[in-house]
Amino acid sequence: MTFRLSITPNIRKSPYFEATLAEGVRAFSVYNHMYIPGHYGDPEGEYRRLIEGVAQWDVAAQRQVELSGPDAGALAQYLTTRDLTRCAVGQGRYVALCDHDGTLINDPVLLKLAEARYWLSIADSDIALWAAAIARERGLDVRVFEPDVSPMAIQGPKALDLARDLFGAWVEDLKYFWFKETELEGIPLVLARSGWSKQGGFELYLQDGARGSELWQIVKNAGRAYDIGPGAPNDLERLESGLVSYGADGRAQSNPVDPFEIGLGHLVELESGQDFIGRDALVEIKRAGVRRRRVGLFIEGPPVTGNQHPLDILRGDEAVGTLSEMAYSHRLQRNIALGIVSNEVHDGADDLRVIVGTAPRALAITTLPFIAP
Ligand code: THG
Repeated sequence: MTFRLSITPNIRKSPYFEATLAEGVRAFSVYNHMYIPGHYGDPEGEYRRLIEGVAQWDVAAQRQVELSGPDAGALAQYLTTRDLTRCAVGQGRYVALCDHDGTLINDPVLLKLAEARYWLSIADSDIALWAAAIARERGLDVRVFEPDVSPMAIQGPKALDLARDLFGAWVEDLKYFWFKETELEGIPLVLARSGWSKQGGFELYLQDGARGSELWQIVKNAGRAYDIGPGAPNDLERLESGLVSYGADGRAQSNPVDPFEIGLGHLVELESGQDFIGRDALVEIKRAGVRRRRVGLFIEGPPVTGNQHPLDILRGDEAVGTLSEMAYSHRLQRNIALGIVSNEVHDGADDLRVIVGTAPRALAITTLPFIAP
């Protein structure tokens, strides 16, 4: 079966859309109601640049939700399970957002731009609606909106050299997730040391959607020295590195998980003295005992392909977990996957199976990450 996604007007275009077409983008996905490049037809080359060189990604679909006004800090804190007390202006934090039942609803990067101004750089769910409703219902004095901000990522070991060439030596001192407001040839942007890979890199948050093609070209030209090429958030690398993909590994509406089950328990600070949405539920979940856990999985047999996820993890006829994504790792020369399994299943279990296509395959649990950075 082959099919295409329709290009319909309800799906938004990134400011880099034209630039990525010119680069020869071959597939888009949809994320936060926006097209996001999936690949450029050269999976080996795109992966190799990410691991050995530098890749240029249109990640404008990582939309920002801005919280602005006197109660911005109070709202940011109430939305997230982390303690933001010690978050400084200029600092970013990976955070978890839960609903009132303790179900994970997003895992954004939070950026504190000023004492009364934050961005949530969101994963794939409608947090602008959620945050605006919470703010209004609580009578908070804060404006919640999606600003004209569109991240582009440069990822890979040579991203540091490229960022230095573009912005200056100060980028070397930028700590992970920290950022600075700056510009490139008059184009306003925020430069952050971050990105959805474990290969190192930066994100350029463009603050003028009319100048996407211009910014793309500036980065591309400077990147020629490092053999830069277009790429996209790379599912194989994220599996190897064990990064969470909200939407793939869990989604409130179709595959609900709490932060403990998806391996984000360290982002839940129940003893901080802060109140936040889902706190009571998470206290109760922890008291009752978390019943599932996140694992890495090896899948026996020839290289897996195709988009068959999610798959049941089987013990006999019984589903004891869910496999959320799998891929063949060239570096490990094995099929790898991420999943969530019931705690009844032991790490050394040798009776687990998954049906790939029509054939049952043996599964073995392993620790994450598959490959440490
Ligand atoms: N950058 C920006 N926005 C984003 C993402 C991003 N929005 C969507 C999505 N990615 C949000 N989800 C993640 C998931 C993982 C990480 C960042 C954002 C990540 N995790 C590291 C890890 O798990 O090892 C580091 C976590 C930590 O140190 O706390 O980087 O990528 N702008």
